[in-house]
Amino acid sequence: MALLVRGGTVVTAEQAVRADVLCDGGRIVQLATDIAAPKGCEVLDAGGQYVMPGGIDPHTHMQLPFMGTVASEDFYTGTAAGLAGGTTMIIDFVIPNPKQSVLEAYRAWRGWAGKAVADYSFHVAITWWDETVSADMETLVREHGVNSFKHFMAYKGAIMADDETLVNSFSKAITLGAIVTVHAENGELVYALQDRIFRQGITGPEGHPLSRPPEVEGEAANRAIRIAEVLRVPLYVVHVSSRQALEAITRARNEGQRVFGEVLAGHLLIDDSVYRDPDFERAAGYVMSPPYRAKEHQAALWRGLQSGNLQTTATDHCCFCAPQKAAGRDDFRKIPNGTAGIENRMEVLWHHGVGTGRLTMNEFVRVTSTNAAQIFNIYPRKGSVSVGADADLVVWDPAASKTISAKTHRQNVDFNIFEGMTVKGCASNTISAGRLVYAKGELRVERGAGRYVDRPPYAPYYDAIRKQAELAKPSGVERPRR
Ligand code: DUC
Ligand code: ZN
Ligand code: ZN
Repeated sequence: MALLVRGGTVVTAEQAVRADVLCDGGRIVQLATDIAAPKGCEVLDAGGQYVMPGGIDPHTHMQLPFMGTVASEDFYTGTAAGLAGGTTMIIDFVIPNPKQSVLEAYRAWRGWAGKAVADYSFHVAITWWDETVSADMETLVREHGVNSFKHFMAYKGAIMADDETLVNSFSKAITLGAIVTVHAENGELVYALQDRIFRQGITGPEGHPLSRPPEVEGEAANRAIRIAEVLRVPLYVVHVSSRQALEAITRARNEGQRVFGEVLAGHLLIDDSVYRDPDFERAAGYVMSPPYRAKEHQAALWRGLQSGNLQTTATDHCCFCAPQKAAGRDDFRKIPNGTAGIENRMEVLWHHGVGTGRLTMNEFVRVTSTNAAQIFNIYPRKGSVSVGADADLVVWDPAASKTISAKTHRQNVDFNIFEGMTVKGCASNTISAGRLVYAKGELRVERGAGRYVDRPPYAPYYDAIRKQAELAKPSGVERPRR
């Protein structure tokens, strides 16, 4: 059935304009003032509200097997919670165990995601290396719509990619036209610091940030950036949490390198004092990596977002309930790393971004959907309100307010990092593939309605990098061809 969103102001990355939006067959088919409702068409009154592209969360971990347990939020509950907050697409991660076939892991994740109620896609992590991994990367790009590969520079002894793996994987990605991404923390340093801090008798959650200081992130971000520079591959740094990592990205961008940075809503708004809470359950609820930082880093991250040196916002949505977190009651190293946020990302960013003047509405759209769609090559199908685009929309009520709480959220976890925060500006209605899936505070989702989104490789990054390298070549000197 067609759906007409009537009377709202359409806000995109470029403009804000009064227009109605007609959706049919899962797509936007007309965008104009005063569209007459076709016969039998459902009409949604968006008067006084903003109509924006549905959010894209480019960093989630639904039902992730991790640190001896499995994340409590699955693809059904997680994508549903996202819809309630205006997020209509996620990019999750396939994370093979070391030595596990990458394709086999990809197929497992595709199976788990079959119950999603919103669209989804996958970055694929490269956690080890041999020729089969190289071949699987090729198959994933050519046959399965994967255009991004993730590398964990931390989690030594588990999923950490060492420099050799980074170099091999980055080099392969270049041949495929894929983008590489990194979790930037020096895994050797984290391992050594964890051991040292634990032996000093610091066993509680307060040991977590001490073992992962900002310098550990800055070093890894800079290393990944320099490796990417030498190899000439575009790089996306996930969850930038520190001034040091941001400075490395900013420096490289100022030098003309294709480096992108993502920031989590949590890192923008929460500081490291949460780990010093004497209540284990509360402090452990915030344990994620990289950890929340001292306040000076939040100010830097907001500036990074405002200046465009950070382009996307995400959540790293990875939920563990109190009984799961309790595995680390006597040893902070065993607390499963992960926090939730998919339901709240857009509203906390609106309130603390648009509401404070740090972001314009257009910038809000850019950092919540458009930039992710462009970087991961699904624009304008996603991240835009335009004829032909997927009808994934959020109707945003700037006057609505709510107080966030684990008692009332839809996320399948017993803790909310934004507990007690009152926000003004919320999703009133969410539309996924042309269907009204969240309205009047209620979800109307259908298990399995989410679609897998193919992301083709994106040659323009590589063309630009190649041309820049040619221009930089000293005249008369032949560079070896790759
Ligand atoms: N960090 C987390 O906190 N959880 C999942 C993986 C990660 O990198
Ligand atoms: Zn990470
Ligand atoms: Zn993550």
